Amino acid sequence: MAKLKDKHVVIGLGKTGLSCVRFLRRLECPVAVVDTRAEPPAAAQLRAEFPDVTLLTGPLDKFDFTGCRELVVSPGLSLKHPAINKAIAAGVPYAGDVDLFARSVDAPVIAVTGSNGKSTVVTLLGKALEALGYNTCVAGNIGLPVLDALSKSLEVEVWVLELSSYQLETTHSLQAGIAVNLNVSADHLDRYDSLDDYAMAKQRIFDGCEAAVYWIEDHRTKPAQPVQLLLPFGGDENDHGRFYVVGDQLMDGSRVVLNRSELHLQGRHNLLNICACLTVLGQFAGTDYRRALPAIKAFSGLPHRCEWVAEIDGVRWINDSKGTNLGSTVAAIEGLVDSVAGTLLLIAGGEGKGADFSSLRPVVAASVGRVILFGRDRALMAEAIGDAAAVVLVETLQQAVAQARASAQAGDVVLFSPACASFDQFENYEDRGRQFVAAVAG
Ligand code: UMA
Ligand code: ADP
Repeated sequence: MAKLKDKHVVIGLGKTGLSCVRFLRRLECPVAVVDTRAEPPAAAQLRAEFPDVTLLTGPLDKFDFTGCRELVVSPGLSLKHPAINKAIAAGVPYAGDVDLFARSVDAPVIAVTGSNGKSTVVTLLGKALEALGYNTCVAGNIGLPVLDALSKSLEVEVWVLELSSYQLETTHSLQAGIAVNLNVSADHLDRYDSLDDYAMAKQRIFDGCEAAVYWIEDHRTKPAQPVQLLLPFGGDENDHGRFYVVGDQLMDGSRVVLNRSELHLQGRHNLLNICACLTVLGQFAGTDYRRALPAIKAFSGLPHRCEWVAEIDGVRWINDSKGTNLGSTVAAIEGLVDSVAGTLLLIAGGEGKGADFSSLRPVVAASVGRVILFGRDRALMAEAIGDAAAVVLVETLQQAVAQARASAQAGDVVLFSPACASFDQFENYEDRGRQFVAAVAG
């Protein structure tokens, strides 16, 4: 293990791993890289940029990390892996890319986590802060590794980071100016022991923050540790944060700020996402936040999130391929159902990530007329739904679309919101969404 001794060892060579190597090499640190895969995604790029950096591949158990200077662990790998765990127990320091970023950044950081809505909220915040005149960079789990963003963006006045629970596990020194936890619902239970364990990882976003923004309706989002300033959002007329929703109106205290009809974003969940954004903006920019309202009204959402695809023979087709867990699919169903004249058909399925699908049953019973399930965990989902609606099982997404086409009538809506990860049959959720759109067009 001489090749790893006294080095900063980057574990995982995807986007994040490569960004960590670049960062550490700029600081002239001794670096080695380990990945479980024979040909990791960024291997060719590593060889081209850093031919002298050692890359070792194979199961982690075959490596001894106890003599390393620091482990820099990619989000896709759990700290609970025995080889990593052993080194940490032996006192080897560990971090992730967000921690390396936090140690170097000067400008204020707004950090956002949550089971659902992160990408929507960070994108909205980016647009709103730009509208207020701040040079803003949005990075993190949304797809741009924070360290790559740091090396490119010299004039940034405010950072907006989307952080997953995976990234937060390895983050110790963030101390965000404003930290946001949008919601916590079951996800990634193949990696965490329980929902509480997963929620604890999300809580790390509040460590050392100045202001904590959380959803008043979800106790798991509230900081468990003392925080200087607590800023809840949402709630009802009796118990609410500064920004909350009453009927179709979004309120700032007793004042109406926005009406649902002024927005392009659809669904109650998006009103809550806007409440979270306004809470951040109100804290960051004071009363000036109102100047950002036109940018918020104009935002029509990101692709693959409850995205309108087509209307064919009176049937509306919606792509919510980013609905990768039960909470997001439930929000999509509940957000859409009021606008459905006929029947709501749901296409779902894929890799269930160890989720308990039993809470899908009441939502399907209340709002969905027909369910078409495909992918690896379709039988598990069918069992959970039971006789709450007519259920059809098929193998592929293309067959599911054909089934929906055959049974849908004018006035119906076909919602593709899988409630599952895509990796059993697709490259990622974007590939899955594109294949859905292509199948509908076909
Ligand atoms: N992997 C191995 N062996 C290894 C290392 C990784 O098999 O040695 C696997 C992982 O289990 C995972 C995949 O490779 O399935 C990618 O892992 P990675 O850590 O190399 O990922 P990156 O390419 O660096 O991308 C990561 C985030 N991916 C994950 O957390 C799995 C990206 O979020 C993020 O955009 C990117 O960093 C930049 O910050 C994606 C994601 O799916 C979109 N995130 C999860 C989610 O949103 O639910 C958390
Ligand atoms: P994330 O980045 O956390 O995955 P996105 O903004 O990409 O979140 O949205 C993913 C899906 O989650 C959307 O398609 C929508 O169905 C659902 N969603 C968005 N915001 C919320 C929310 N506040 N609560 C519940 N579900 C939501």
